[in-house]
Amino acid sequence: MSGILLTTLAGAAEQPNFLLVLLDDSGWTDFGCYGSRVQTPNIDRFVSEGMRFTDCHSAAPNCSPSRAGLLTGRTPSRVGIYSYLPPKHVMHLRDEEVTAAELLQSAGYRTGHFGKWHLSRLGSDQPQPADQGFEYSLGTDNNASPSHLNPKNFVRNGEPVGEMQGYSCQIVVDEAVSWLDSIEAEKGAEPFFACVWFHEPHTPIASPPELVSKYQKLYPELNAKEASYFANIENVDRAVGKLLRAVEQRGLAEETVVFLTSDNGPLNDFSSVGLRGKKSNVWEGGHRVPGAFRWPGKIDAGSECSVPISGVDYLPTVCDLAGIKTPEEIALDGVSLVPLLRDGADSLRREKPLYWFFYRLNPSLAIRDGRWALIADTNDAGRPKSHGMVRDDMARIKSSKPVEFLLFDLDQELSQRRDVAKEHPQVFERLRADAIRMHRDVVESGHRWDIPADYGAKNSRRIWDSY
Ligand SMILES: [Ca+2]
Repeated sequence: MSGILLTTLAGAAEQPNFLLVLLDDSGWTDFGCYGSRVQTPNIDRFVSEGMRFTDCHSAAPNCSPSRAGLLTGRTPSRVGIYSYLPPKHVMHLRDEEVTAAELLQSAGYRTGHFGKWHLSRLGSDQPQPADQGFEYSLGTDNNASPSHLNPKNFVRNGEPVGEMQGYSCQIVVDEAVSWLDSIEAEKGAEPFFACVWFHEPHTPIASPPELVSKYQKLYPELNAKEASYFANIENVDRAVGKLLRAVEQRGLAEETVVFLTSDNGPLNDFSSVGLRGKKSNVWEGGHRVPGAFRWPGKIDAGSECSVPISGVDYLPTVCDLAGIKTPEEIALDGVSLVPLLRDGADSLRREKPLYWFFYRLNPSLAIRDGRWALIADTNDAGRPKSHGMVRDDMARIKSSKPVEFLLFDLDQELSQRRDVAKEHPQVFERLRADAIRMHRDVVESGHRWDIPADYGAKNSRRIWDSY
């Protein structure tokens, strides 16, 4: 980022700390307070102390684009993150993008990133966390490897650290807490922005054996994989508890805005009860995720909000709360959630609809307006695609157009099985026009990657399951 002028709004008093806690592939029914059988006392307590969102969405139904949306306030395809970042791929979060970390850092915040990164290859010449506004980082390119237990692939501030002992979620929280100590985080000190981005419960999973046996005993009908998944969620819950206690013990709870959510929908049926689709789908199951904000004394404890929100709203929200004016030359897709969090509003004014595009699967595009969800294919839906983006995909994305539209009324039916386009022709036409306009604008803006012709040439291609 260069040449961005920051204007601090007159009257912005003390700037709060921001803690962005992200799970990886956790569904909206994975926590006790969202109806899961997994015991998550720390997350349940956290949610009960703030505002729970029942219609919270990740910016994309998949890891890298979702994270790009969170950090930039822009829909991921607009910033050129069309899919996940496969190994050795040219796609990455470009240095030209302005992240929440950069805006906060320029306003005097201390900034740290802990856990899964997946926005560039660490240790390569692609932009690193330090280039995107994080003064300190301990992260991985993608998943913890070989699993969550004793991972070997963490990189600390650009240097590989080798094998680390313990479970990834505990390692990540311990590092974040040490960092809070190192910057002497306390009342009256410089504010901080910390991203704590867990690897759990993304595969390959490893969970403490005592928790796995606990769930095998509690629910004998679970298979070993399911019991390990339940244990994995409880292990993250323990880590979240440790992190929140560290904030509370430093007397910072009331000065810290915590947002806890997931980067995309799950792969398990029991993690997205009532929703159609899973991770990578533009159906609700791909991107409707748990989400809660806590700011004691400022956001009502035990409150609930059913207004649809998205990861792209995070940057405008933190800027609003910190009194930072977002640069006017940047086309944001999200809006500030402050009217919901602080003012008790029951709706948000959006100039652009919430929008999801994930090219690999069919359908590949969704927009949302209030109770209405419009779903569409793009015009090469019948063409087999590979898991990682290949050269040919780039031109196809640039010229893609939405086709085969379906309309769903989520107030009537969350499971998206009954197309109501014929019953609501005016709504259908309005959303159809919005989808065509929004998609054209986004794909015209998105960076055109020069993917080498031999990248992924040997990968198998298929039409992906669409549920
Ligand atoms: Ca993910």
